[in-house]
Amino acid sequence: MTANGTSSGPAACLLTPAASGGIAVIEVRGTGAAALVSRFFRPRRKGDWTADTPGHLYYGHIVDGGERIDEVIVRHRSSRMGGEAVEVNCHGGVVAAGEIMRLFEQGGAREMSAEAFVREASRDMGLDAVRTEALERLPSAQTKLAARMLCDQLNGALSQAVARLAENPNRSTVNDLLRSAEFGRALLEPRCVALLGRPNVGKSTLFNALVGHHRTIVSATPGTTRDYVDETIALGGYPVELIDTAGLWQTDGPVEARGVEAAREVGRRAGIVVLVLDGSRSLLPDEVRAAHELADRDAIAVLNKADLGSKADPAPLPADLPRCTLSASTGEGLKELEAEIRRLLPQPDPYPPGSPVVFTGRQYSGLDRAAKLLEAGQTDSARDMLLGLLRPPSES
Ligand SMILES: Nc1nc2c(ncn2[C@@H]2O[C@H](COP(=O)(O)OP(=O)(O)OP(=O)(O)O)[C@@H](O)[C@H]2O)c(=O)[nH]1
Ligand SMILES: [Mg+2]
Repeated sequence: MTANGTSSGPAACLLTPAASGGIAVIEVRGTGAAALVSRFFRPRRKGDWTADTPGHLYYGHIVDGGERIDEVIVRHRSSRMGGEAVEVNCHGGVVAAGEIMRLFEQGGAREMSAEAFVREASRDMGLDAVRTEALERLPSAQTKLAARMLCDQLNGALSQAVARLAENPNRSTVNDLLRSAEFGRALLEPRCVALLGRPNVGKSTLFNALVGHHRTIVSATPGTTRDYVDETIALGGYPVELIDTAGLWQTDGPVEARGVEAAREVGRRAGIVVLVLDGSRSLLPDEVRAAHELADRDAIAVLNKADLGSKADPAPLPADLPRCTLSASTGEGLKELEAEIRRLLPQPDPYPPGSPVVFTGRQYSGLDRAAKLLEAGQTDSARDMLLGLLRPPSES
């Protein structure tokens, strides 16, 4: 293996999604990267661009024989560990980038997945295992707070805390770090919130109001939603997977029955259930029963259609089931529902910027193991466990 992880010449990776967009970026890395690209790249400026100072940008074309494939900007650089890398910025979309990738592979480059690329980049940058985990998760962060937390960990917040702890292993600091895991997990794994209720009570209208834009079909015909629809939204910085389901207790036909079964399944799996009721009419026995079945669950009852007047008597609902009266159509009372959901999410908020946060199962179990070793008085083993948490993946 060379410093940039290649044992068999350069590798090419499409760094941007294979989808329509303004530009696409391909990186070719490893020994021989510039030589490979120069077989297909014709810079407008004369001279040997590969011999020039790394970091310079070159405008030109990628050609296949005599045929121009795309207009590109190429950056030749050497990586921090001395490896070679060439970045090719071409037009976005699947065709141009796909053609250039095909040419580079024909020229002898291995195709590298984005995940493998991140691993190599992290090795190149000399990142420890914890910082590598942050780098791997950043592209899929779903809220601003999650991205901010991961950036802090990429910059070393948790790594430094673990390294300091290894110098002076103590239970109180390990426990502080372990406590941060609930926050880290809630930022990276969306809590699932299912909207359940009879047909026509306004589940889809409420879903749309929460999502903030029109997403599902709302109609006065009961049974409009026949499957379920989900969307991830941010509540107080936490990602929440909101699920709109088919109305319960409808028996019209096989499609509806499947929808009802899917809704029940979603209800069983959901972390939080929002039972939507039509507050403009009396509650039905099924609805009251469903509310009682939610004991011991994180759940909220919503009395919807408040704009039509509140005619439902909430007395038969369980007293300890949080409830909100709102109008999904007008948006009145929506903030109170969001606050109720927010109360069921972890509390450390606001997040002090730069704080160490445990955000993977690997980190949690390593720290948990270190805590147990410290409890058993095995300080040296606890120290080894902590240092092991930081060891770069390639050395593990
Ligand atoms: N006045 C009023 N009408 C509402 C409100 N919420 C929903 N509606 C109406 O109630 C009807 C049913 O709304 P949907 O959101 O489709 O109800 P649903 O629970 O998703 O129905 P299914 O998908 O059939 O189970 C539509 O005509 C909505 O416009 C509300 O807060 N006030
Ligand atoms: Mg619906």
